[in-house]
Amino acid sequence: MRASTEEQMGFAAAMGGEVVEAGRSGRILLVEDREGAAARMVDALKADNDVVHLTDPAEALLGAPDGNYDLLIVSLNLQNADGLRLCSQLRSLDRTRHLPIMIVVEPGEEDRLHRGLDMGVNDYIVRPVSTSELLARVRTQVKRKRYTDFLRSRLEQTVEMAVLDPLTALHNRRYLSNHLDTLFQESADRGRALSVLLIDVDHFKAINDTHGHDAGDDVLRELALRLRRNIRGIDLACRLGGEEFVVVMPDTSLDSAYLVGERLRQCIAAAPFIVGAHDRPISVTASMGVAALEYETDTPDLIMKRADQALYCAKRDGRNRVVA
Ligand code: GH3
Ligand code: MG
Ligand code: MG
Ligand code: MG
Repeated sequence: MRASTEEQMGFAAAMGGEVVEAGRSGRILLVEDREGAAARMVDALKADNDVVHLTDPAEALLGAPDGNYDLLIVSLNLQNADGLRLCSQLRSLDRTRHLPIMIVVEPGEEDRLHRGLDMGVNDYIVRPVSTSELLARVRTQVKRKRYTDFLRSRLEQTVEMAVLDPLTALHNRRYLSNHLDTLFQESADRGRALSVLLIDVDHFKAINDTHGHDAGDDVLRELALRLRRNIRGIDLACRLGGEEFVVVMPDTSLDSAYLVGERLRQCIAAAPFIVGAHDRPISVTASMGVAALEYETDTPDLIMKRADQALYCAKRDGRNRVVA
């Protein structure tokens, strides 16, 4: 597949109008130990690219991972080393396998050229190297590398978005259901504690009705911030939906989880929420239910159910409280 600029623009438009910067210059690593040939190639390339020239393949193996290169150009006929072997090493290293490789070959060495292409080399050029052909091939490879980088970062974003709640950037319910079993099993296997804190904002409907839905959203964002500040890095905080949140706390007993809940409850109730354009502070309280891994036949479902019952009691007993 050739990634033309049109394809990039089309793809960018499909993804919401972002245009990929094709980039005129690439960062290129040239491995060539013939002085004359290397000098000619560097000269031709350096007008448009940053070029690093090495003569030693071992240095290339060490240097390539750190260089953030767009293209590796490798002479197949190094005097003191095997260029094909270098390509194969570059292809097998995790840190370099995604980098495009172009090989420089002698006319008539089809066998080695084919072996290079077989191992995933991206392009080749035959000696004597024509400057204009070299530049054209390099431009194509660099452009394609940028496009691949763009696709990769988009994919990472997409994967991230699938497990994050867009409003609060906390993990979402889907992520929780995928990970609760694992967290639970790890704790059960090691005989360690595990607690769950279920949080529900009090009279949130009234906040929406009084201050508007946008202010309600701001309250949820601010609450997520306060939540984050009161838990550890290993705790898993999720927005279950609406104004309901959950924190899963490994290595935490019911008593400790209750204290976390109480600290969080106070941190919400003590300081009114100043949100968005609404300069009128909004008083917010939340009710919480705590449950912990208790016995051998316990399950994540049962723990969540007990936390839910505790939360129900907190609501029933007057709200703005934690029940364990
Ligand atoms: P309680 O104290 O019993 O929990 O009362 P409540 O009003 O908080 O509970 P209820 O479940 O009746 O209302 C929750 C409200 O949350 C209703 C719904 O419109 C609102 N809501 C759900 N999702 C969102 C959201 O993403 N943004 C905003 N602003 N409101 C939301
Ligand atoms: Mg609710
Ligand atoms: Mg409700
Ligand atoms: Mg509520």
